[in-house]
Amino acid sequence: MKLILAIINNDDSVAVTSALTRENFSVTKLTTTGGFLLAGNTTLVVGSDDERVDQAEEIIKEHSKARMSTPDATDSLGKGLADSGMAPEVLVGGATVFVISVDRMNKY
Ligand code: 2BA
Repeated sequence: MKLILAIINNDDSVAVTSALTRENFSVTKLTTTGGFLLAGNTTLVVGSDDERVDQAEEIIKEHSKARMSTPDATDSLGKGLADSGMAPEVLVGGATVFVISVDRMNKY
C-alpha cells in the first residue's frame, strides 16, 4: 500500500477530489499553506493499493493546472514584498505529489 500526498491549487481541489472519489479512491482533504508564497493550497491524502497509484497520479495530473502566482499581499511578508515592488511571480503547480510506502493501514 502507498500513501499519496498531493499538494494542489485550491481552485483545482473540487475537480481533483471529485474525479478521485468517482474512481473509488478514498480522499482526505487538508487545508495547507505553502511555505514560499504563504498562500493557501490544498493537500490531498490518498491511501491506495500499489497497483492503483499510477491511476491516482494520472487523475491528479489531469485535473491540476499550473498558474503564475505572487506572495499573499495580506500576509506581512507578502505585503512587504508587494510594497517594495519586489514581489516575485512564480509558476505554481499543477501538483506536487509524494508517494510514500505504508507498512500497515488499520481501521478500528
Ligand atoms: P510554496 O512553498 O508557496 O511555493 C510556491 C511556488 O514558489 C513553487 O511552486 C515554486 O515555483 C516557488 N518556490 C518555492 N520555494 C522556492 C524557493 N525557495 N525559491 C524560489 N522559488 C520557490 P511549486 O514547486 O509548484 O510548489 C507548490 C507548493 O507545493 C508549494 O507552495 C509547497 O506548498 C508545496 N511543495 C512544493 N515542493 C515541496 C517540497 N519539496 N516539500 C514540501 N512541499 C512542497
